Amino acid sequence: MTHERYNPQAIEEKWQARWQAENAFACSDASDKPKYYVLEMFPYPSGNIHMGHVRNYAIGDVVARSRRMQGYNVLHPMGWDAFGLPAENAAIKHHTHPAAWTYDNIANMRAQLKRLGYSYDWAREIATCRPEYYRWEQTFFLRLLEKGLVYRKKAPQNWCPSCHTVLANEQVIDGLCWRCDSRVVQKDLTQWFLKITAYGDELLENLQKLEGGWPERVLAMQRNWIGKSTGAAVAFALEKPVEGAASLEVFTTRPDTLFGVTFMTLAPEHPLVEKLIAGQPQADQVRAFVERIRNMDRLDRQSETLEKEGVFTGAYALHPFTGARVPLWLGNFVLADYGTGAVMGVPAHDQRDFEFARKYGLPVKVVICPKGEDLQAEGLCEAFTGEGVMTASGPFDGLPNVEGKAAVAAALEKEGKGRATTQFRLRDWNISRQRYWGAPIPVVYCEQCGVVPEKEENLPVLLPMDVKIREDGRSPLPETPAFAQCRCPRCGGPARRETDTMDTFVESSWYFARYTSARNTAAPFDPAALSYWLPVDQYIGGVEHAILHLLYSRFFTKVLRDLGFFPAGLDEPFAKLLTQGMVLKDGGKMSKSKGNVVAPSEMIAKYGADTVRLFCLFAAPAERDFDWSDSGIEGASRFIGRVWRLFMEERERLLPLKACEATARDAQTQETRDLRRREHLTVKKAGEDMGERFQCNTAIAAVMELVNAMYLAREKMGRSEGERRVFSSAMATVLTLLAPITPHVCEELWERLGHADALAGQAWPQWDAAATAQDMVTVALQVNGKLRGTVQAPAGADKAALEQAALADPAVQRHTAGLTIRKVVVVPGKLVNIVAN
Ligand code: ANZ
Ligand code: ZN
Repeated sequence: MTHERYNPQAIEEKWQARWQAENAFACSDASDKPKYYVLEMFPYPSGNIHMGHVRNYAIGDVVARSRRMQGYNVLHPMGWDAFGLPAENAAIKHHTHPAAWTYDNIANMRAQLKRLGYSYDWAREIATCRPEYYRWEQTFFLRLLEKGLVYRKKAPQNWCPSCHTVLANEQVIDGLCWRCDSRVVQKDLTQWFLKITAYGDELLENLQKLEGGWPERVLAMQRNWIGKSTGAAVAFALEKPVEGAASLEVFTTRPDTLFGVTFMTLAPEHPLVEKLIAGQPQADQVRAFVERIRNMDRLDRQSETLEKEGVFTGAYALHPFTGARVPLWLGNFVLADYGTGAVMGVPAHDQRDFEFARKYGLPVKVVICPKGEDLQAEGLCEAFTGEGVMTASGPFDGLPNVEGKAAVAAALEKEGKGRATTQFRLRDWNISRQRYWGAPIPVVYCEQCGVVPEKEENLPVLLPMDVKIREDGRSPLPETPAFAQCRCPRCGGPARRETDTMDTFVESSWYFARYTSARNTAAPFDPAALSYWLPVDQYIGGVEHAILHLLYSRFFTKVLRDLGFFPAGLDEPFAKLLTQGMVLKDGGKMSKSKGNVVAPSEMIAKYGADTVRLFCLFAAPAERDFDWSDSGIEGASRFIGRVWRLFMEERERLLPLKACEATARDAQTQETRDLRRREHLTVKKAGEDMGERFQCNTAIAAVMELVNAMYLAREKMGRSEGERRVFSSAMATVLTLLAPITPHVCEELWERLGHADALAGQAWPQWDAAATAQDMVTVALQVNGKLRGTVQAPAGADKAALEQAALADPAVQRHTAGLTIRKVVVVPGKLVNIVAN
């Protein structure tokens, strides 16, 4: 008998057309059902969906589809992170406009996503390059400006020479540009900053709330990036006060070592340097040093292996407690933008200071000794950084140094020479970009009034489309008079518009909230919809965003809350985070240059979307990398074929049942009872794996076993009503459990099973504990061949289990008391005979 062959192209086209026509996955902002918001990180419209996207969105789609079946009102949106440099670079290369390039790519990628059958509510689609979107970002900018949370500052900035723009600290990875891998240099520029440091403490504290919901690794990376240090600020009076400064402040994490200070080191960029060296004989030598170090790479300066270098300024400070003269040096390892840009040198207890002191012949003074030991400065070959007892520290002698930290800070505070304080590694976020394809920053520079914010009623400040894109990548905005020349919103006089645009990470910091109110033109968010949906219940994306995007989104959530756009109490945007692994090829990243890219479109054309989805979900647990393999995709294809064939061959036997609909009364034979048990066990396992842990791979493996069991069972099963019902129920269960994974083929077979309602709207099946219980049998217990009792045991119990049950039986124990057991004979399912004398 030949059957209709599985034709994924036709089936998938049919169901996708139906979903589109019926708006099948639209959700409303109110419902009796509990809400569930599942979100995948939105793509950059680069041109094509790659296999990493397919996997990321397949995981999200399983969550969305299974949560719907579990009775939730699910929000599952999609959009485009559409501004940014690559669009501009590609447009230059292809002699087109970044807008045209971007919108073409969006159209193409949207079609590709639809071809994969993801269950998005397309009515909420957003693109961040549209004025309807970025106008709200301009609103936020103005409100932040009012609050002092955005400010302008001239400072050395990370400059990517190849991208022609500055980068935020988070966008410099190991000294290289995160986009193009060029070496980043420092450049003095006046830029706009978002005051993320104002939220440093909350960003750190709130990480606790995310424990359990976010991967520990991501939490640790955020913690380190924020980098809070606890210590003290200490003021050292200058021996000769200079103009505007009578003392020099340092930040130290070790106030307990204060009596061990033998010198101080300033960053070469420290603002007091020029004043301290004025008139000193070594002034020129110091200036030369400053010039040389200033031009050094910032990252090299922070490296552990940096050769410590310095120069004496000729000036002195006075120790706050002893009054001793402390020479002031400059050092290449002191960073200008951390702490106060000055360090107290404690060579006996800090390795960098130790190396510095040895190199320049500065004294070493031990002030902490390991308990019960006596350290001598002369004998030290490295700094002692362990715990111990304070010594040579005046009134603090004998105090454990751990307690000394607070004690010294308190004593400093009492004398007005310092205080306990904290420092963050986190820096404010530079959001100015010297490129065209971004959201305009809504301020103008007026000859009369200076820096003037644009009026809110004049928003959006539109990014002009009519510009001449430059070959060299520089922004055309400064040379676009229609944009750059404007009127001052305050005095009406001639003014120049800000021509820098905003970092695209600003757009992606709040997009998750805009999906709740995507079509609202009156406000960025509809408060009711926003409070209903947020926070995102499950966020899914790559671990490469562990710091950047996730930190910025957390910051924006707090800022928008404090501006009143988000409800009070909404502190974190993403309750749970899943970082999916990568799709590799031959153990390496897929890349055009390596020529090992597997194009989703080709795989879909060959196997269909269901197979591609199935393979991506079956190949590995969601968080792990996996290797794309031809045999893997073939295997996935074969499995769908097996389900299809089973259905076609057993067409006559099948009744239009739902998952787990057969009852115990239907299962009268051993075969039907076994199949029904396997069905319920599969529902239990797949539900737990998929529902709680998003472990699709083991859930799929369980369904595969159920399909195998059905192939075996059909040989032994007859066609009684009960047998047909049990078999049909198992088939319905297979389709229901696979529906979130391979939705098209499952809907198709579901319909052919005789159901009028879509499978996507079915309830997730419930397993029944009674159905999963093993059949029990009565086993005879003999001692030396005589029947002494019986025991109930599971039908499949093995010899060891039966022997154990027999020996534990009271009757058997009574009849073997005082005897030695010589042998135990077990006939599984029947009897246990104990030979004893
Ligand atoms: C004296 C001292 C003695 C220190 C000792 C350490 C050990 P974290 O954990 O990174 O906050 N420091 C302070 N500002 C600096 C700057 N701008 N550039 C380079 N180093 C700087 O480290 C804080 C410690 O790093 C501070 O504590 C200071 O050295 C140094 F036994 O002060 B310490
Ligand atoms: Zn770059």
